[in-house]
Amino acid sequence: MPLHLLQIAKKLAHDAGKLALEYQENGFKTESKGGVDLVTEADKACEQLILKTIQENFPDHAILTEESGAIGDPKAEYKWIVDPIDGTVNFAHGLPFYCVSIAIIHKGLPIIGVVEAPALKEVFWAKKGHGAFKGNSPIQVSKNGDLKRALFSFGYPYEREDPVTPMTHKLVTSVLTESRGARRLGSAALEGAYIAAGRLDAFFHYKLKPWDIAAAKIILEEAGGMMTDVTGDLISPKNGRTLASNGILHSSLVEMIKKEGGDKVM
Ligand code: 2AM
Ligand code: CA
Repeated sequence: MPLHLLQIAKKLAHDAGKLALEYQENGFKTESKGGVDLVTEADKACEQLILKTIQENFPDHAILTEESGAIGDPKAEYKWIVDPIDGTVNFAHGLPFYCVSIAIIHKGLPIIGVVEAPALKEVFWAKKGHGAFKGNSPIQVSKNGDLKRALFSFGYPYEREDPVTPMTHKLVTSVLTESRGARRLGSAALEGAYIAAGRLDAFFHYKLKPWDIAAAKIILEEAGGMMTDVTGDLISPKNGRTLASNGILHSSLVEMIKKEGGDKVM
C-alpha cells in the first residue's frame, strides 16, 4: 500500500468537512433527488474536491461516489468509496449529525476507513490490522451482551412506499420493547462509527448503499464489532440490508429480526 494513502484519505475527509462547514455558514442551494432524498451544493462541491485529489494523485485508482457513481477501471487494484456528505437531510436542516465517509479497497479487501464529522469536530478512522481510532485515541465497541441495556439506532429508506418501511416500524417496536431505547441519527456512516466507539450497541437499516457503510464497516470491524446483512451473512450490494453491532449482541439480533420476518423483505 502506498505509505501515504491513509494520510491522504484523512486529509481529504478533513478538507471536505471544512468545506461543508463553510457552506453551512454561508448558505447553499438544495435540490430534490425525488421523494425525500436531497442533494445540496455542498454535497457536489465536497465530492469534486475529493475526486480531484484522488484523480491527480492516483490516476489508476477506481472511485465510487454517491453523486458521480462509478469512475475508472472496475478491475483497478485500488478503489475508493466516497460519500461526500452522509446525512444530507441533517446537513440541509442544520443538524450536526453528518459526516464525510471515505473507504479504500485493495484487491477487493477493505483496508482504510475514515469518517469525519466536521460540525462535531470528530474523526473516526481505521487501517486494516491496526485497530480503530477516534482522533489519536484507540476505540473499541461496547462489551454489553444484555439486550435490555442496549442502545439502538436505525434508519428508514427514502422510498416511503417500500415494503421495508412497515418492517422497519415493526422492528423498532420490538427493539423498544426489548432494549434501553432506539435513536435515529440520520447518518448511517456516523452510526456505524458510534458503535465502533461504544456509544451505541447496534444499528439496522434496509436499502443502504456501499458509500453509506464502506468506511464505517472497516472502522467497526477494527474496533471489534460486526456489520452484516440482517441474516448475519455478507451484505448484498443489491439490497443493502444492514445490521451492525458490537458483535456480542449480533446473533440474538439476527434471531430477533428473523422472528419478526425481517429476513423476508428487502
Ligand atoms: P445520505 O444522507 O447520504 O443520503 C439516513 O437514515 C441514512 O441512510 C443516511 O446515511 C442516508 O444517506 C442513508 N440512506 C437512507 N435511505 C437511503 C437509500 N434509499 N439509499 C441510500 N442511502 C440511504
Ligand atoms: Ca450517504
